[in-house]
Amino acid sequence: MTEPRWQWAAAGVVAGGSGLATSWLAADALHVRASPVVAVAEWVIRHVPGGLAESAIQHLGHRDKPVLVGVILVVLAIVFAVLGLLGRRRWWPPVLGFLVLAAIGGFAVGAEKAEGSGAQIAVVVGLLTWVGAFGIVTEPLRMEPAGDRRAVLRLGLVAAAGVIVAVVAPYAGRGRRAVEAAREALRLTEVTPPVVPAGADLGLAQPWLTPAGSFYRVDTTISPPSVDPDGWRLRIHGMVDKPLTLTFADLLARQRTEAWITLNCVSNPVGGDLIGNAWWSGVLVRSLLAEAGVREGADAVLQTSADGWTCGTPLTALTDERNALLAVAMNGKALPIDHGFPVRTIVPGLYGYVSACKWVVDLEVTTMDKAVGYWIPLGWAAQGPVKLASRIDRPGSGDVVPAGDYTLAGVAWQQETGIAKVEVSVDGGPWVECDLGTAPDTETWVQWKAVVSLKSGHHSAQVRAVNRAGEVQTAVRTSEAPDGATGWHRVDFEAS
Ligand SMILES: Nc1nc2c(c(=O)[nH]1)N[C@H]1C(S)=C(S)[C@@H](COP(=O)(O)O)O[C@H]1N2
Ligand SMILES: [Mo]
Repeated sequence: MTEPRWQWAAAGVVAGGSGLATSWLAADALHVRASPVVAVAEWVIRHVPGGLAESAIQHLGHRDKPVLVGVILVVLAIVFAVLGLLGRRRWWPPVLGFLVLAAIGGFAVGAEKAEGSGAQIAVVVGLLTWVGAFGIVTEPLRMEPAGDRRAVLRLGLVAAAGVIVAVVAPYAGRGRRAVEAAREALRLTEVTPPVVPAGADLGLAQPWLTPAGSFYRVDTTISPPSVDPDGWRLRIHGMVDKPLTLTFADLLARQRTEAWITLNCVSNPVGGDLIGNAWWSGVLVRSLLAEAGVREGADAVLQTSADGWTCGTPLTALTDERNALLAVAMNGKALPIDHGFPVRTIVPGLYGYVSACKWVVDLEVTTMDKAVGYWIPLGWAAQGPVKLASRIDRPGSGDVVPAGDYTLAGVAWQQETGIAKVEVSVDGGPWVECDLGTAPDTETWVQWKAVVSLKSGHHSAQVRAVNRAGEVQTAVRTSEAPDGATGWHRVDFEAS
């Protein structure tokens, strides 16, 4: 008799995969945002220590989430295979293993804020599927003599069933697709399409208006919350005279404002691309706060999103003259789900991690010491005003450009303060003043360009900006944590 070892391993993987599929289906059907695997991945993201692994936070916490989920799935597949093999001699090790995995999943979904009992039900559904499916696919293997053919057939059938469940899962419940449909159907009045101000876009490098599709995305969630605008509520409470609860219709009924605002991330490295500029439409936060009546002594607002993310914003940034918005539209269209649909906050002059709450559902007026947002315990500063910065987009590092007259170009920004001047220096030579594009006000980035003469060979260029307060951008290189990188951006290139 051939020892069907691989079949036991395959049985573990097929049963395990089927359990993941049914738990995912159950999570979707029960309107749970974070299925167990997602919850485990998000738990990992939340527990990467700040000071210890800044770059890991930046990568895991900010960008490479599909990689993280992929790693978890690969680890799970290996564990499933081992559990299957262990089932060859005794029935209980795989069952115990599945129980332990379910406990981990149950713990992770329990640690999710804003997630109800549906998430735990999804874990139990997965566990029952694991044990049941493992029993079904290994039954022929346990028989004397081992029924090879029947075993392979059962493996195939259960695997196919698992795949079908996984394919159907996203259609269950009011998941992302349903909300995407609601978003498409939404007709927002008083939202005008973006018209780039004359002279703002110099047409040399990145567009002045960042299209929603190429706008950077930074958040801690793996599966963005699917918030139905009909069910959305915004609570404004805490140190106010009159707490408010607004529906989406209530919000849209308020006086509306539209503005160009550049948003950037505190973890953007020098020369990095975690920055974008868009035309936002919404309601001024200050008018809603005035309606609620902010009490004496308050100096902060703790914002909370539908997925339990938080940030603390200084009250002054929300109540002074700037366009701090509860935005419903980006570049003339309803917010994309990934950028906060149906409503997000945008505060010019502050990094996103202390201000730009996506899927916002709660504004608690409070004091700065109590408004401790998500990133603060992980080593980021409580206050996050945008630092003066500039970037060279043309040429890119490593580019080969024609020798002779060449136009360098890029952007500079310090929202709320504004840019007065940008200078470039080629090969460490004198600073040359650049031409600036126009800007509607101080809330956006500014494009710059400068014509330089290049001999063939290697070159470098550096850029620095001067703000409207007369400060020159510092050359001192600091890291992104705790409150934003500084230093001049430099590119190395060749002319021929
Ligand atoms: N709900 C939620 N809002 C959030 C975040 C998040 O993780 N969750 N990240 C913040 C950070 S760090 C930044 S820089 C901006 C990025 O907004 P974007 O993804 O629309 O570019 O969103 C902010 N709002
Ligand atoms: Mo950020």
